Amino acid sequence: MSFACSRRAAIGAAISLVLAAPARAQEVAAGPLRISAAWSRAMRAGGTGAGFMTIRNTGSEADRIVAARSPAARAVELHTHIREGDVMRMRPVPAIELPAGQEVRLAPGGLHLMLIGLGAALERGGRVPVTLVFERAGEVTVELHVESAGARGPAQGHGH
Ligand SMILES: [Cu+2]
Repeated sequence: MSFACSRRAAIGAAISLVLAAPARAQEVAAGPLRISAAWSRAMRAGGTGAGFMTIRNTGSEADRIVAARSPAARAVELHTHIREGDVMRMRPVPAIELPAGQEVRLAPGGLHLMLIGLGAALERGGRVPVTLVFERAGEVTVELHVESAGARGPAQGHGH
């Protein structure tokens, strides 16, 4: 087998690990909303952390995240990424839309939560509580599972 072939096989294995993770992660309900695979990345104290998750709206009416907060951060902002030429930049948004019957993924390179002014370091393996404020479904607190600083998705093994 050539080097290129074995490399491709390794990448394929890594992708299937990532895809397998959400189904095993804890799910939190807020009205018709189902929140799963909530995770973050390791970050030093005083730095800016990120929050990622999958939110499924099983209801027949649209909802939206209008705010978020965490005891771990001075402020939590709702962000998206926009392309400016060849560069992707983050930009705050007033709300994250959750259309009826659809799944919205907060993920690296797209929509995410920004945890500004971390009071303590986010350590790999730790958990960070974040309260999400929805326009219709009210408030719910989820725990972000802290992965490594360079993680591209939630790890396996968070099942309860
Ligand atoms: Cu951001």
